Amino acid sequence: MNRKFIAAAAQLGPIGADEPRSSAVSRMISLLREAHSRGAKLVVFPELALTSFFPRWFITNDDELAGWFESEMPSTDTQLLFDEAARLGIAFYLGYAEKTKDNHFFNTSILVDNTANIVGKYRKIHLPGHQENESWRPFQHLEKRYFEKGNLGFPVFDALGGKVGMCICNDRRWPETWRVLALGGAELVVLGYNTPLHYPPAPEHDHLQYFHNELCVQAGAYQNGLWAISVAKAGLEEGCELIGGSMITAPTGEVVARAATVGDEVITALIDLDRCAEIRRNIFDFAQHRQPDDYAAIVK
Ligand code: CDV
Repeated sequence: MNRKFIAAAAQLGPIGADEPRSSAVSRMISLLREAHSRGAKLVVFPELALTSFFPRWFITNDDELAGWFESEMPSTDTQLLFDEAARLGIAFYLGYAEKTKDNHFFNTSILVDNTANIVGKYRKIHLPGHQENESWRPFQHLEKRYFEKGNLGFPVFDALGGKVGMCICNDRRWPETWRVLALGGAELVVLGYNTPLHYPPAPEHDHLQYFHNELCVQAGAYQNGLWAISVAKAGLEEGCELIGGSMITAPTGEVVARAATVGDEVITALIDLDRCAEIRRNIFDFAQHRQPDDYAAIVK
């Protein structure tokens, strides 16, 4: 298969608390069509892309909480997205809140091939935030309450003529995420995020939110010689400002496409998976230069 293809980041603007999934899906279908008109073979959507970012609320009613989760994928609403992507011959990454048949709850992403088959699943490992209601905060971040830590590790999948890994939002800040995916062979890492501009525990860093996003993704791509597509849910969502800054980043760490808005927006770039070798055969040739015997402290 061709290892050179056009890929798209499909950034979403805010999704209201009462906005039905059917509306979010129809917005995603519009972005899918725009990406297709630009020749895209892969479209990456954000983390928890079907609903408002519900971990910002302390929810005590179990039925209400369950209402934010998907118990099947595709569901009746998302089937339309799967159908349209297959019709257009596009693969995609989608983040959603997963409720399993045996009642486990994960912050999940899937990789769907260009015939609408789910070929990969990842469950978020680095869950940020806290477990209890903290009333001093202007909004909560209760991922540690609502989700279990992912139990699938950092798998890498054969797709798009190469090896594709996934992670979700906070995972991108951890060098271990990128390195483990790279050691698994990933040539492209796709990820979605919901990152508030205001970080209540350290507001003095609010002005650095875009910088830290770019710093982590560019470093992850460069230090592992892989492509990265990082995609925001952005804008003023239910009183909480989320950063935009969706990007497509080359294995050299260079940003080759970047969103300019905090709304629904498609950006595209030509991905050549063979360009990973520019880094992997040189400065980050793991076989020649990596010194794992001296890294034991990392896993202690
Ligand atoms: N959804 C997230 O994982 N958000 C975190 C915030 C809370 C720091 C992030 O890393 O962007």
